[in-house]
Amino acid sequence: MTNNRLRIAVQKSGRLSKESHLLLRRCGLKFNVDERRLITRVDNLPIDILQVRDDDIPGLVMDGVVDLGIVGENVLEEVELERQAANKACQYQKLKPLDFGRCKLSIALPEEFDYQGLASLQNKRIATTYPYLLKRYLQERDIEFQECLLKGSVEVAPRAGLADGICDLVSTGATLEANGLVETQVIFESQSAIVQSAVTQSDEKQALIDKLMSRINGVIKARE
Ligand code: PRT
Ligand code: ZN
Repeated sequence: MTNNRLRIAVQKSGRLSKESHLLLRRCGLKFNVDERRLITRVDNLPIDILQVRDDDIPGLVMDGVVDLGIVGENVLEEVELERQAANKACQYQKLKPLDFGRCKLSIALPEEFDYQGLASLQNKRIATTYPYLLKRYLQERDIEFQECLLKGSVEVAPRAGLADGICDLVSTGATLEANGLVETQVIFESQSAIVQSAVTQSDEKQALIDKLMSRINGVIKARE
C-alpha cells in the first residue's frame, strides 16, 4: 500500500474541529469538508485530511497510518501511557503546541467532602475517562485509588453513588459547579498540538511537512 499524499488526522466533529480546519486554511490549504466522509482532499497540495474521533488520532500517528495529527495533549498522553502498558508502538514527535483547546484535567470532589490534601484520596473511588494519567499522578504520590471507568457522564458519578470523586477535563468550571463538585487538584494542563509519526517519511513528504510547519509558525506568530 503506497500513498504519496501527506495524511493529516483531525477531529471530525467536536471542540477541536473548527480551529483545526481554520489553522490549515490559514496555512493556504484549500478544501471543502464533507463531514460524512473520512477523507477530504486538499485541492492545491498533495495532502489528504482524515476526519476521525479525537481518541483515534494518537494511535493513527503512532502506527504510522497518518503522517500528522492535531489532537489534545490530554488524549495524546493518555493513549501513549495506555500503549506503553500494552507494549504497542507509542513513538511520535510533538512538532508544536497550537494554543487552542486549552483545558485542565483535574480531580474534583463533592462540596461536602472533607478534603485535607491528597492523602484524603487514599483508597477512594474516582470516576474518570483518563485512568492512565490519573494513575501516573497518584502513584507518583503514593496514593492508592479505586477506578470507575466512564467514557461519558463522569460528572454525575458521585451524585449517583458510583464514585467518591472524579477526574475530568475542566475549562470554565461550570460543569463542576452545576454538579456540586469542587476542583481540588489539577493533574495535567492541556492544549492541542500537532504531532508527527516517527515512521520514516519520504523526502518529499518531509519537505511538505517542513513547509506546512513553517506556515503554521507564521500563522501563530501573526496571532501573537
Ligand atoms: O467524538 P470525539 O471522540 O471526537 O469527541 P469528544 O467528545 O471525545 O471530545 P470533545 O470534542 O468534547 O473534546 C475534544 C478535546 O477538546 C478534548 O480532548 C480536550 O483536549 C479539549 N477540551 C477543551 C475539552 C474541554 N476543553 C472541555 N471543557 N474537552 C472536553 N471538555 C468537557 C469536559 O469533559 C466536561 O464535560 O467540557 C466539560 C467541562 O467544561 P466546563 O467549561 O464546564 O468546565
Ligand atoms: Zn473523544
